[in-house]
Amino acid sequence: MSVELNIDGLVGPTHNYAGLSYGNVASLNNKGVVSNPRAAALQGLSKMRTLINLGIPQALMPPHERPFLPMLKQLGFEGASNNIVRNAWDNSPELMANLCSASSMWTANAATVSPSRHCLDGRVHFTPANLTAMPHRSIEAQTTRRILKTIFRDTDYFEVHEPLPSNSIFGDEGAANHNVLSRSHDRRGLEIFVYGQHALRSNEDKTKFPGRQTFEASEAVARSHGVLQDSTVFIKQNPAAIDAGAFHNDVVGVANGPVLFYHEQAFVNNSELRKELVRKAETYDFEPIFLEASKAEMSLQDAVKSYVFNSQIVTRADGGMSIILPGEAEENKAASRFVDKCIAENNPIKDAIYLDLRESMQNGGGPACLRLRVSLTQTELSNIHQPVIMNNERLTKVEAWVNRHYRDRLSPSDLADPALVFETQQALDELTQILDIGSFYHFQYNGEPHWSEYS
Ligand code: SUG
Repeated sequence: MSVELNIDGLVGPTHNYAGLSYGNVASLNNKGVVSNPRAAALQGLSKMRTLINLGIPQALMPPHERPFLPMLKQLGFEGASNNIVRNAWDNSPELMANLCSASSMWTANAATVSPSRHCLDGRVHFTPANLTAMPHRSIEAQTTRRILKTIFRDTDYFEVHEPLPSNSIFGDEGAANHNVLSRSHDRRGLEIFVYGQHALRSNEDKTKFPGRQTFEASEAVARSHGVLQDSTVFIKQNPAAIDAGAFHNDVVGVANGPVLFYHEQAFVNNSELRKELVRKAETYDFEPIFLEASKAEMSLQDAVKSYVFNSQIVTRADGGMSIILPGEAEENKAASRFVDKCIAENNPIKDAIYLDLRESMQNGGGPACLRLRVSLTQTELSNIHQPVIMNNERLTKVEAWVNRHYRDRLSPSDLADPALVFETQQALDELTQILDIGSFYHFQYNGEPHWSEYS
């Protein structure tokens, strides 16, 4: 028996709206809005509780340290932390915003994960995403790798690769552009790698917004994971979807088991794609179930505004599926009508759960962005670092921690406040104890290698 573990990123204390992501409509529109880090973290934890109550295994990934002092030091800001923060802010508030983003919360971008049943060496493979397209996100890669090495430490079962080379040929955004389509979570099936552009071809249609994931990166990830040839499918995002604000493919489509829930304009050559998936699925003895919203019933703009496809479809213990959506999808007529239609039809999705994730949504991150899916056998699950696996009791502990340490308002100019650094460090120090991950952050181990780097 295999299970799908969802690893959600915990929102960090510096969650703010800095308008950093070109091509991400919500991020650009909300630039400068006052955020509520406490509410953001509690909304994320409440989603985790919903999953746990549905019987779905749930884990938590700790926030990265922000502001990222090691990089400010590398950039020549010296002295005590409060001086570094003041000088960096005086020098460039924009630079500080890049080094303060709590963007590691969107763990769909943490890594691409291939289940052991798809990999030639029979181990689960992870490639941390280099996130080169956005400077504020590119600084996540190495810390993500260390977190993954801490959680998935046992090399008998897990291989955590280095991120791909950090340049524009290999722009890699992780699992936000990757789906597994199969009869069920324990059966082999297809690994669908979706990319926004071929970096090495000059004759492609140019998009207004960046196609962040490159074909070259997707191909390199599939190759280094040793994904079975018959399982691998590469699909190009529709340029129209990118320009409508689908900076990651998970804004316009998601798969679970044999179900592909998506917008008609998500991919190029939609009908060809369906044929290819049907043909390749035959090898693994299943028929894909296409739940496709036509552009007549829902425009791309409604899809992006509502984030209806940025949902989590989960398989419950009784075999039925639930779909977990942002509240914005319920408010949007075209989106909620489509969800109702899918549930009324005879397909595996039986019910819809709408959640308030407004704080993350205002930066372009819905339910699916906040989680990394890791398909594991029971043996693999029992060999991961257990304290990161959440239950109701542990969640209550983390909620109390959030209530003790997080501010309930943060405006971009508050990033100049040196007190925020100390508050954050104190909070994260306590969190490493709750999660039993040792001295994980730079401010805790003073630049000496963390224990997970020795293994
Ligand atoms: O990379 N937003 C994130 C949202 C990521 C959503 N993830 C998935 N679709 N899987 C991004 O654009 C905005 C930060 C700011 O503007 O302050 C941000 O980074």
